[in-house]
Amino acid sequence: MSGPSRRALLAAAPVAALAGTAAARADTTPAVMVSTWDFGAAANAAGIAARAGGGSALDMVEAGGRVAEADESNSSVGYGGLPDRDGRVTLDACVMTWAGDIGAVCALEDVVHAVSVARRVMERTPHTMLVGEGARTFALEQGFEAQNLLTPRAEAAWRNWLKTANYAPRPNSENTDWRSMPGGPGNHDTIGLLAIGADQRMAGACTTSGMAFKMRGRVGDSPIIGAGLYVDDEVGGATATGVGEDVVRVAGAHAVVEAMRHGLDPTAACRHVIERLARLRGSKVAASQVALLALDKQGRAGAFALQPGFTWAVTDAAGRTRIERAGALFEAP
Ligand code: SD4
Repeated sequence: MSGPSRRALLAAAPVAALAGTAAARADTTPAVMVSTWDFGAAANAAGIAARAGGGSALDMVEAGGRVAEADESNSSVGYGGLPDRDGRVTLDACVMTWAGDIGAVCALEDVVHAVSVARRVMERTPHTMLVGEGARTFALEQGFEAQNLLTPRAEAAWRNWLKTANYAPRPNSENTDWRSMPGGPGNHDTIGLLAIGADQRMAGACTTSGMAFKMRGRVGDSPIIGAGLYVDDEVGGATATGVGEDVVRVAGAHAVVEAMRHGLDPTAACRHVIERLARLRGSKVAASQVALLALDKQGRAGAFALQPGFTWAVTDAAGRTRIERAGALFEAP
């Protein structure tokens, strides 16, 4: 996109001025589940199956997150995730319920279903977050199996990266069709999920292997309640993907929920926070991707990103799923 129009987009845009300006989605069937990226479709299918089986919104988002975690092919969340710069796959995840119950793990190693460990932290400990070796020990004590998460493909990608050791996150590498796009293999993957149960209560989850080739010990936004995920059962929920350092700066997911509380629809609320980030960081986010996704209590869903190319999956109560492409601040005119 050209310089002048980008500058114009960076101009202040108060919440009220944005209200009602978001493009309405053509399909107004209420959504019951949304998740980030095109690989969210398979996750949503698992979530809908959980709902049909009497599962809660928490069961829905956990089931969906587990699908992404077990899927080696998306380079990926969980198993097959690209490692840190020392060659270790470390996972971050969190869950949040309608009742404000939260659980999280950071830098978890050797256990594939980080989202389930996060839920276990919530349900079986007096705490809300466990990190590193403590998270791993807890998971194994809880009966989670230890396994090597570094697949040959991820290891080959890491060895190839070591030739330059240049840490440069690439926007939209999470899309499954990304490998056919110019630029080669990607380096970050996250699934954020939001759901409305049959009882109308909401929950969310976020799980990731984080930014590929990150420093050892680095944690982004995904397991941080308020940054990578936030749910308020009076209003709705939001989740984030992209460069976690930038999401944390604006407490992304919480900021979206608060914008919805003040009357913005999900798309406008996501846009409002993306614009705030752009005002805050200016040229420092000109090449980064941050994408926000929201689902409100009425089943309205929306998303907005810094860069074009963010896709998300939205599913209604009948299990019909569409892949949507979010609008972006730096969209070509
Ligand atoms: C992180 N937000 O660790 C995650 C990465 C991500 O899609 O979203 N990748 O910063």
